[in-house]
Amino acid sequence: MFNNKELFKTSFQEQLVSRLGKSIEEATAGDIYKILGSLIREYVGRDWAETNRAYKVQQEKQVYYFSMEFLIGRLLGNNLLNLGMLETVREGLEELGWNLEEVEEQEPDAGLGNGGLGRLAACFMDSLASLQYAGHGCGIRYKYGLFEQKIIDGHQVELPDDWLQKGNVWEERRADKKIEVRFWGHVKVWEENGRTVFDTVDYERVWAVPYDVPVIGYGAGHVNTLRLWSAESAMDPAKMRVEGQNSYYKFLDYNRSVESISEFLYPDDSGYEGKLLRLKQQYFLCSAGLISVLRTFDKLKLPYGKLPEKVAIHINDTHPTLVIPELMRLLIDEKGCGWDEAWDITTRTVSYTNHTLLSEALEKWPVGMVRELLPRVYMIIEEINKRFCGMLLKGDPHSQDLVSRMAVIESGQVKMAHLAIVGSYSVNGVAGLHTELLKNDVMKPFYELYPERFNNKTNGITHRRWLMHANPELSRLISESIGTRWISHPHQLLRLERFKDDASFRERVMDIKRGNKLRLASYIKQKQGIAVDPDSIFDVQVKRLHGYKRQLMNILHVMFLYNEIKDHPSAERVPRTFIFGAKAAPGYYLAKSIIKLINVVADAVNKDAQVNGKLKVLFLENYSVSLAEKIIPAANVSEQISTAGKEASGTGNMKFMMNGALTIGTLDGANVEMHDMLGDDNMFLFGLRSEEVLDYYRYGGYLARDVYRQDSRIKRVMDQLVSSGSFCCHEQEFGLIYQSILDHNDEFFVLRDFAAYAKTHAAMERVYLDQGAWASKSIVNIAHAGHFSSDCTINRYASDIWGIRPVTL
Ligand code: 26Q
Repeated sequence: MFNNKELFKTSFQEQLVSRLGKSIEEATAGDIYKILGSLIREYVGRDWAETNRAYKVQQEKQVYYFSMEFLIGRLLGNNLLNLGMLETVREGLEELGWNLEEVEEQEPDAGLGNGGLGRLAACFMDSLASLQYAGHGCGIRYKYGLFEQKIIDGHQVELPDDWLQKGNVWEERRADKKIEVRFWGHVKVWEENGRTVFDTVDYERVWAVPYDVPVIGYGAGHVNTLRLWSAESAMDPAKMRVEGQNSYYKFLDYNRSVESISEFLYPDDSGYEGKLLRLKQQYFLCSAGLISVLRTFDKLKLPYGKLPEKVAIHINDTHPTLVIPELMRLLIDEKGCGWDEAWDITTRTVSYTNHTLLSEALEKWPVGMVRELLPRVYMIIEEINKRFCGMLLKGDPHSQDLVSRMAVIESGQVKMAHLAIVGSYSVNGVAGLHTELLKNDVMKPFYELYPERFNNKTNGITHRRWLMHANPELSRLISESIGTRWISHPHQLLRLERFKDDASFRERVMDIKRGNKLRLASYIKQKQGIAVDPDSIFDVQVKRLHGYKRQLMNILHVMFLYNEIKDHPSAERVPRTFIFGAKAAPGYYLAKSIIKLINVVADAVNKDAQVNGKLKVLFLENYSVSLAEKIIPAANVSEQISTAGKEASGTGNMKFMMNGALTIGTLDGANVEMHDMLGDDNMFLFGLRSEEVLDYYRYGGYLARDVYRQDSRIKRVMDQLVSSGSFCCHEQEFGLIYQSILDHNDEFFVLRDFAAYAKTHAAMERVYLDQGAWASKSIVNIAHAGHFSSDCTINRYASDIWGIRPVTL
């Protein structure tokens, strides 16, 4: 139907009439989206069932990727692309008087994630299905996604993201597969036939109802499942009467507490938010997900000892670490395994990815909270801890110090990273440098104990969304030049390198970039009423707002450039447009203050006629997956300027590279590997190395005030922060930023790296003047970006960690 335009048009119009009672002339864009989405959803139903049948019949090992976040964005365009129906549908709609892009805009973003970790999970889903692996996602169907950001008077204001308001055409509610999750209660222990039996009583029941979303693979008819759990009341109102007085209020309280479990995503991507509700969410995901996995496994009628051969459970950071004690609980209390057998099965089934080295982001839960909310699970964690510490002491009786550093429970807290390492067979970092720092610094004693568990899997991004869908003109040019094999073998993009000196190819690459810049410029004009020059350098930093990501260094440098232009008004300059996009955690005041600063500087710069034509600054509100798809293809320069050693990998860096932007960056995260491939000629590196940063932390020797005193450019911009001169509103507005640098000695080395940063920017600007040279570097970047396709990453997870092979249907 979708491969034949006429057939598509007919059935589309039929659906419009039968479902909405509307003709094509009467339909709104929202109607068109809804009908098209449901048509596709129904169309893939057969492949979906077929895929599940094949998995069952062939008894293939299944991977379940447990994640508190899946930042999938919109699905319509990508689903059409993966189904190979994009052009037919586009043309069909065109003939019916509708533009596909406009219809795509109707879809709300599924913003079920904060940033990199959530987006990585979404890219992995796409690669698993496209490479025909049996790999599924397991997450939470938050009623509200990450907050919607409005900028009001320069400040971030958070609004609820009511993404489900108009329904969700992609999901399938599976009430028949609901699962009971239990909280609170007391554990009763007794002996029965020589066995200790554990039974939890007086617990609270909650239904976990799965909503399944099809994950459509590219080209091959493979459809995996993203299963998102929603919490529902398990109390029967009919029984209320017998429970006596106040039962009505108890009922309402209970309902309210159940609803809150899957109500919203915690808007925090690093800070410690030790909230009971978050712990409830984590257990809800782990318990429902695991019980459902075991139900599927039970159909194979195999002994539990075979679980690791048929099931791999992967945990995306420590957020779903409770799968470890929960799997132990299910195996021991419900499936009759002994401790040793259960432990052997669990530690051969679970694998773990670490995404951060920041100590404040390592999860810890107060013992009391875990014990009360999850009494039986807590007992198991205690037992794991006891055995683990016992094992350490047995190896070395004098190692008490080491034991307390490595314990799972210590100082009244459960340390989730320790539990994740002890209870899994694989621990991976997300870029080479990050994994080395994990092994030799943060998790060193664990690496020494279990060297075989540690491995690196550098992150990746799906080239289907981030190149084919986001940048169709560039994709077309690539296919015209090197054929289409790169689509299934992204490494083949390397064949573009031979065009780097080809004048006409260079020109076409730059023309495509200009087209993308024009499109972004018109979006900006429409949203903010500001005209930007498509011939200026589009210099972009889009990512969550965090101290270590150093958006502050970027905006201070913009202030410096502004001062320069004002001081030397007649000097020739390459026009530049600085674009920012970032959400700050609502309780992270410093981050919010940096957002305000960017907006204040933007206002001052954009309304100053003297710099007009040379400098523009934009803060684009509500950065999200769909906005990223508009911004990234239009970027000339990608800002990846984190303090070395802090960014585990970064994935935005890869998206920009794939779209031909040149990076200005530090040797941090995956930038290191980008540099390995690109060399100094095709990337602009600057700043401290991670060893230098570590040395400063260890031995001191850095004084931000000295830099402030010695560098007049820095002194000037810092002073401008706190004086009501050119930028500032009132003197106190940016006091917090000023103090964080000068009173708290600049934790992220903003001033220390500033001079190198400014110098590298100047060098970059000079290269841009030679458009041929710039185009050549841009081509080299695109050519090497295939290495960062998540297909390559997933192939490595599949063979090194999960032990799975593609499944032929
Ligand atoms: C923890 C406790 C309580 C509430 C929230 C959290 C929390 C939530 C999200 C902690 C961390 C996160 C997300 C972290 C994250 O996105 N990390 C990024 O992961 C990317 C994928 O591996 C990397 O590329 C980035 O470098 C890393 O910052």
